[in-house]
This record gives sequence, structure tokens and C-alpha cells, in this order.
Amino acid sequence: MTHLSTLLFSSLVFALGAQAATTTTTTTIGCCRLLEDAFGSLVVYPDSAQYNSSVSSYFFLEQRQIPPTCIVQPTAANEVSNIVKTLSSCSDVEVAIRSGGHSPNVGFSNASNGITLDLRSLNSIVLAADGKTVSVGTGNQWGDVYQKLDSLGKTVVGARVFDVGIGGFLSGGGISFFSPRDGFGCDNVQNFQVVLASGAIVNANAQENQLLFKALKGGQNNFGIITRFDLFIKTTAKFWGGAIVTPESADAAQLDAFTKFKQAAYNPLIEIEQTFVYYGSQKSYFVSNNLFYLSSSSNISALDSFTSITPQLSSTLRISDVASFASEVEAGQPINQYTVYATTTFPITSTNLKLIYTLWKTTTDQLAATIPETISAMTYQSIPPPPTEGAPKNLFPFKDPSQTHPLVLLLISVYSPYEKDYALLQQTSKEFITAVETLLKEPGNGGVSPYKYLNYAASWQDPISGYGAVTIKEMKSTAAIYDPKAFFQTVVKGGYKLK
Ligand SMILES: Cc1cc2nc3c(=O)[nH]c(=O)nc-3n(C[C@H](O)[C@H](O)[C@H](O)COP(=O)(O)OP(=O)(O)OC[C@H]3O[C@@H](n4cnc5c(N)ncnc54)[C@H](O)[C@@H]3O)c2cc1C
Ligand SMILES: *C1O[C@H](CO)[C@@H](O)[C@H](O)[C@H]1NC(C)=O
Ligand SMILES: *[C@@H]1O[C@H](CO)[C@@H](O)[C@H](O)[C@H]1NC(C)=O
Ligand SMILES: *[C@@H]1O[C@H](CO)[C@@H](O)[C@H](O)[C@H]1NC(C)=O
Repeated sequence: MTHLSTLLFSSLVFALGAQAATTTTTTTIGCCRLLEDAFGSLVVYPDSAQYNSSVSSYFFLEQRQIPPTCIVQPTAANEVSNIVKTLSSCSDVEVAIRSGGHSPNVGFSNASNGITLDLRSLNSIVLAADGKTVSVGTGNQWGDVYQKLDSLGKTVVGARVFDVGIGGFLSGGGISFFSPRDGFGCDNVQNFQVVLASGAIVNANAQENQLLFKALKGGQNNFGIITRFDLFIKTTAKFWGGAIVTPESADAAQLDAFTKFKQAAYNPLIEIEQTFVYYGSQKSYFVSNNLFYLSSSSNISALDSFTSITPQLSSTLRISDVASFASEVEAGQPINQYTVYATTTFPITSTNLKLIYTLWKTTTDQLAATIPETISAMTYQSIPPPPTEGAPKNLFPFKDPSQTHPLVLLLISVYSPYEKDYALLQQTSKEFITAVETLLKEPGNGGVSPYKYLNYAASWQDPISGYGAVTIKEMKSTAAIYDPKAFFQTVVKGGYKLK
């Protein structure tokens, strides 16, 4: 449609829509005009600079492709509330909720031909007077929060990558440098400020709206729009960490080190991401270990099995702060790529990491034969321990630390600079996870946990099913209380749905 005909068409619909505003508006552009009538310049359309900058700020190319009809950019919770009320007077409209835009899953935080609520202007960061919590708008990037707190010797349990958003990360779980000690990011939320489908703005915490409080820790966008997170502040000194890169020749030693690390007594001060990676542009395999030890002294001995592996191509191990580490991890991420993330979880055995690695190399060699520029990465890390006895619960199926400590969280990510390869990336990730789970189910290989980390899951996976039947039943009754018309499960189509 040309710009002119869009304008003519929309002013016609606007005239009709305005007349019929008390009933329903049946087109997306009509709904955009209703919003514009109420919120003016917060509503932006294709071809404007604000619209372009919102679309191009999605981290992955597949989320930038087909544009929404309009994007609404609220700056405060009461605007979000009024926007939700207006949206409920529109029918047949698809709505997307977007914070940091880091989901790789197409349509999870955008609505092609729909209306995207871009929450990035909800970006205040306010320290409570008592110094115990910090109120963080969902639109911030974690790095902004770290920069504010580092200089005070304080921090929060957020992403390990500077530019990841608050909203998706915390509503899906959230794994931080501090997670081996402090649990998931969502377990360190004191209060969620939430806009419900009715437009009501409520608080969910250990005293108020307790069912909603639990449901938001892993339920992502099924219950409401979280506008603000009040996060418990942790005191932290600078700590030891960084990345060591080794060549393919060290792969066996690396697998051995991670196996020993998982089989040793649990140490809540150690956080490790061990990533096997292939760069098509260099036709080379590497291992990159992100190693962190939460102590301001350089405790080399606890991580000796990793730091002594040679040859090292590079090492950035040092004492530093959260913002510096998060910037470093961000710089290591491939950018401007079509990407699929997929995941599984399993208990360690003496041999299973090695067996999975062999499958991954075969998969990667095959992918590189079709997409020479591909990047393929597989990361092993740990599942954060569950909340301690008596603390508020999350939705995840773990009761005590003995259930999480042996678990390995596997993330595979496959990349191409070309849209034409996206279907192959999906197929490759699916075949790989299926092969890994088949292998793990063979006698002696450890088995597979039903838990799949929602923030790493592919669109073809179903992480909510891993929470278990009892929890899902509870989530459904919570949704029936807080969103009786199931706005967040039907109008907000993107994401893993309870239905
Ligand atoms: C480069 C990179 C690094 C990463 N690093 C980490 C890491 O260290 N640890 C980790 O655990 N994960 C990490 N992840 C995964 C990350 O947690 C998820 O991608 C997460 O969903 C990103 O949140 P976002 O707000 O940026 O995403 P978005 O794409 O904006 O949102 C993701 C989903 O959450 C929903 N949502 C967003 N905001 C709200 C809200 N306010 N209320 C209700 N629903 C909402 C959206 O509708 C969407 O379905 C990383 C991802 C990338 C791409
Ligand atoms: C949004 O999601 C749709 C699927 O609903 C997808 O086809 C499209 O590429 C995405 N568009 C944008 C602008 O992110
Ligand atoms: C917005 O992006 C479109 C498509 O890339 C481009 O044609 C247009 O000039 C851009 N407009 C502005 C104002 O940046
Ligand atoms: C160093 O590591 C050892 C072995 O893991 C541990 O016992 C000790 O407490 C650590 N010291 C510091 C300062 O963290």
C-alpha cells in the first residue's frame, strides 16, 4: 500500500472508528488511530524515524522483518494502563509486548501487521531510601542498572550481557553471574508492578497478589504487562572473572574440566559458561570459557582445572565490576544475524558431555557445508538453585538444591546472515535437540530433565509443559482471576502460551 492510500484508508477508518469507539474497531489501523487520538505522538507509524529505530533495535534480524502497523511507546505505567483499556475496545487486533527485544523467536515481542507496545521508555532506575531495593523500569538494559550501582558497591541479579532487556529476562527466569549463589533473577524480585487486562495497576509481592507474584516468575507475558520491577540489592565488591579462549586441540581437556566441575562439591561462588563455537568465516572451532569467581581475591586454585588448559589463545581474567564483565560478554555476541536458540537440561554423567559434543560437531560440520558463513555455538552451564525453604516460590519444578546441582543447562545457537537460511536453522536446532535427548535417554547416559529454560527455548519447544501438571493448573486458575477474558493469551499472541 502506498503512503497516500494508507493515509486515506486510515482517515476513513478513523472517522468510522471514532464514531463507533464505544463498541469495537475492527481493523488494526483503526485501532492505531484510536490510540493516536488518545496518546498522540506516543504512536508511531512506518517511515518515521522513531518507528525505524524501534524496529532496528531488535537484537536478531528475524525479529526485524515484517513491520507492525503501528508501535506505541508509553513512558509511564498509567499510559500503559490507558493503552490496554483502549486496546480492549478493538477486536481482531494482534498486540505484542516488547522490552529489550532480545528474544530470537519471531513474533514473541513484535506483531507483524499488529500493534507493538515498545516499553523501552519505561526506563527509570530509582534506589529506595532504605537502600534495600532498586525500582527498575522494564525498558532499561541491564547495563544501565549496573553502571548506576557498581560505583556504590551494589548490584542486582540481572543478565550477564549489557544490552539484554529487563522484562523478558526476569519474567522467564534470568541467569546472572550471581545465580549459583542467589538463584534466578526472578527470585530476587521484591515486587512486580503490573498492568492487568482490565487496565488496573497492581503490585504483586509476598504479601499482595501472591498467586500473581509466583506466576510472573516464569510465566512471562501470560498474565499482564510488568511495568516496574523492585529488585533486592546485593552488596558486591569487584570480583574475579573473564574469558579464556582455547583452540580445538584443547576440546577434550575442556570437556573433562566441565565434567569434573559438575561432579565436584557445589561451590556457589563459581559461575561458568563453557561455549564450543565454530566461526564459518574462519573455518575454525574454539572454546570460550566465561569464568567468574565471586571473590575480590584472585582465587586461581578453585578454577585451576580450567585456567591450566593450554594453549590459551587469549585470557581476560581480572578483578572487575559487573558493568565491565557484562560489556565484555556483549562484545562476544554475534550481531546482525538470523538466529535460533534451543535448549535442554540433563544431569551430568562422566561421559555425556563428550557424547553430546560429538553430535554437535557432526551437526555443525553439516550446517557449515550448506551455510559457509554460519556460526554455531553450544554452551554448557548450571541451573540456578531453587529458592530456599520458606522463601517465595517460582514456577520451576525444583524443590531443593540436590535437584539442580547435578543439572547441565545446554544452549545451542545457530546463525546465518541470510534470511533464506532461517528454516534450515530451525530444522538443524530441532534435529540436534532431538538427537541429544535420544542419546541421553539411552541407559547410563543420565536421562533428560523435563525442565527447559524458557529464555533459551526455541519457538518449537514448550517450556511451560516442563513446569509440571500441578503448576500449570495453578497458572490457569491464576490467569482466570487476573485476566478472565484471556487477553494476554489470545490478543497478545507471541510467546509461550498457557492455552
Ligand atoms: C545476546 C543475548 C544475551 C543473553 N544473555 C542472557 C543471560 O545472561 N542470562 C539469561 O538468563 N538469559 C540471557 N539471554 C536470554 C534473555 O533472557 C531472553 O532473550 C529475554 O527474553 C530477553 O528479554 P528482553 O526484554 O530483552 O526480550 P523481549 O524480546 O523484549 O521479550 C521477550 C518476551 O518477554 C515478554 N515480555 C517482555 N517484557 C515484558 C513485560 N514487561 N511484561 C510482560 N512480558 C514481557 C515479551 O512479550 C516476549 O514474549 C540472552 C539473550 C541474548 C540475545
Ligand atoms: C514479527 O512477527 C512476525 C510473525 O508474527 C514475523 O513474521 C515478522 O518478521 C516480525 N516483524 C517484526 C517487525 O519484527
Ligand atoms: C525508515 O526506513 C525505511 C525503510 O528502511 C526508509 O525507506 C525510510 O527512509 C526511513 N525513514 C526515516 C525517517 O528514517
Ligand atoms: C578458594 O578456593 C578454595 C577451594 O575451592 C576455597 O576453599 C576457598 O574458600 C576459596 N577462597 C576464597 C577467598 O574465595
